[in-house]
Amino acid sequence: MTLRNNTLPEIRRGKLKAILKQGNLVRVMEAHNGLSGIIANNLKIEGQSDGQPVTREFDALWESSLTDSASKGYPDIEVVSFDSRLQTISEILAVTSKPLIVDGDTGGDPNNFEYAITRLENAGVSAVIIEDKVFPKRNSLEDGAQQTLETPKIFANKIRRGKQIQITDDFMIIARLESLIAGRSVEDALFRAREYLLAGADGIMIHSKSKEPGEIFDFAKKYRALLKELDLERPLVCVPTTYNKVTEDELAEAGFNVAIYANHLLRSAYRAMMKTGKNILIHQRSFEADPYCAPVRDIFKTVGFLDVKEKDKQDQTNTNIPVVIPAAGEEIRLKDVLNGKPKAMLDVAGKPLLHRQVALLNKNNLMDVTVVTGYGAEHVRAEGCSLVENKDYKKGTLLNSIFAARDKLEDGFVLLYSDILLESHIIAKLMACEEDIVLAVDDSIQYHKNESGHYIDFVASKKWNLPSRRKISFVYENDVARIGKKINSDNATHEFMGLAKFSKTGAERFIQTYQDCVQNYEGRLHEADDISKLSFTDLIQEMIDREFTVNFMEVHKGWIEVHYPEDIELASKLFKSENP
Ligand code: SPV
Ligand code: MG
Repeated sequence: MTLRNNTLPEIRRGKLKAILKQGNLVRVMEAHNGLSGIIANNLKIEGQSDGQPVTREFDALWESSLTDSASKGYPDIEVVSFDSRLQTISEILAVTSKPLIVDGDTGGDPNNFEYAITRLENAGVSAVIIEDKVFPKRNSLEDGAQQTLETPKIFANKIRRGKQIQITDDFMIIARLESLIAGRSVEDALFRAREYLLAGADGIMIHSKSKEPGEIFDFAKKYRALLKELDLERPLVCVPTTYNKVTEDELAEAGFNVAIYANHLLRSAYRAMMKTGKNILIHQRSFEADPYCAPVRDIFKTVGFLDVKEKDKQDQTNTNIPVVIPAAGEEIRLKDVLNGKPKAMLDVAGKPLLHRQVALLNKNNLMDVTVVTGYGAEHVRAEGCSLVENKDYKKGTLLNSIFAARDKLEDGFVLLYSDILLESHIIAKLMACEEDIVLAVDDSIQYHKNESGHYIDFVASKKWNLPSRRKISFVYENDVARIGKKINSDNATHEFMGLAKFSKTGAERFIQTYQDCVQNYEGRLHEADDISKLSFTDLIQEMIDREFTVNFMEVHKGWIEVHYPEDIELASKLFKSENP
């Protein structure tokens, strides 16, 4: 079900009258279920006519008794109950916004008809067309089928009762003349038209199964004269199924206001279904049937599945995405300052570094935070966070700590190293990225390329990255080519900050690649001497080498990391001035 065409009954109901007022021929397409309803509602062609741009679409929908019954596997003989018809009508109304005209068959007896009117008007249907035959009618198009016409007075009374029961002025009851179908004359039809108009009919439909439009053109001419005589304006409807060479312009010229393409979507679907089925039986596979089948994605698009996918993706990126902070390692360089505590609990201007990180994440609606502890685990306190311990933190790398929080990774996650502090907008910007893996990287690398490189994670962009005064950088265009501490720093364009976001797909591939490496590799891989020492950046490089696109989001300063005592001093200074 697509939500794109959502509307309300009171908004839709009056639309048919409004379109009729515009004076052009109203083009109506049949629908027999939700899918055909969406097609009839949304189909639009654009092109040129006489050098002018034109768009063309259907103005309204026809809920046909023939195609509704046939879709359910029944003949069109009023054997499908009104409730079952109403089910189809509701299906169509739920996914469309254009006016709906319902084929009311004979309308049943006047009491039945009153209930039908009430329910149709209530649902937002714009018009019902009832035919002047005796219940249970037979479809009009089959030669030789029994066609019993109703007595005009009885039928006129049914219309009168219907008009009295409807509540709004928007709803239309249109009388359908079956004289020509039953082999009677144009004069018989005209006589009936007069009766029905006088009973209050909002319009007339003249039906014919002739291959030529002569008889309905004749009727149209005389109908105009009748309207003039009665001093009425009432639209004239036709169903050009058999006389299908006649153009819309010719129908309008002849005085018709509405043309209904009454069964064409079902008939074309039927032919394609038959061809498809036969081809599969002949070839014993479906390849040859493919030309008759729409791509599955077209159907997904039509029924709104792609919209759902997009919204899921947005939800995933914006709320409840878990954050994993690997904080298990021991920081040798800060041994004297830490006194057995992990770096995450280091005091920065009166608050542990980890608490500053959590506050920042929470500010960006990231409430599901998991901290992976190891060294000094007993010292870690973080309100509202889950703690997971990596007891083997001495053996592996930060990657092992990430995987200690394995069940937080699967649906996508944010990775934040435990030793960085950053401005809030960087997180917000990262959350808005839709790519599968996005690494936050700093482009001020030119200032410290030559610093001791043993803990800078260099990143080399696939695109040549010229430092320039002004630029715009789109994440989807920014592909990482190489990442690691040991890549040639001359080629490095950025520095990985220790912040990354993984979509569900990105996380799935990250986990798969890790499992494959651990299970099937031995010895060196990228910068790891041994598979047990595989680092986060090694795994990312491996994914890139396996042709998975890893994007980067460019940041220019706005963050710090803590490795040395002087970093703590700087951090404390910066955060003191933030909170005087
Ligand atoms: C229908 O579409 O069900 C109609 C039109 O009533 S016809 O089948 O031509 O009678
Ligand atoms: Mg019908």
